[in-house]
Amino acid sequence: MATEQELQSLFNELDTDRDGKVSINELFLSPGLSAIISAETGITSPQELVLQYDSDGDRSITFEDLKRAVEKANNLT
Ligand SMILES: [Ca+2]
Ligand SMILES: [Ca+2]
Repeated sequence: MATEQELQSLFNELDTDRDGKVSINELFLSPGLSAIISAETGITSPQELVLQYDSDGDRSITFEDLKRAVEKANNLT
């Protein structure tokens, strides 16, 4: 379980190039953080997460996309 605030800081840490989006590559660059995302979303692979929740097709997820994934898994507190 995570709060929106915890998710936001996790998202910011994953967004290493600070473009406001988290790409598959950025997820692979931070395996420790990706593991937390997997636990919160129930989706084990970065590709799968981006495939399912990328709302505009640029192969990156926004914070809103991530939030939807965590909400769907009922892990947003
Ligand atoms: Ca980024
Ligand atoms: Ca996107």
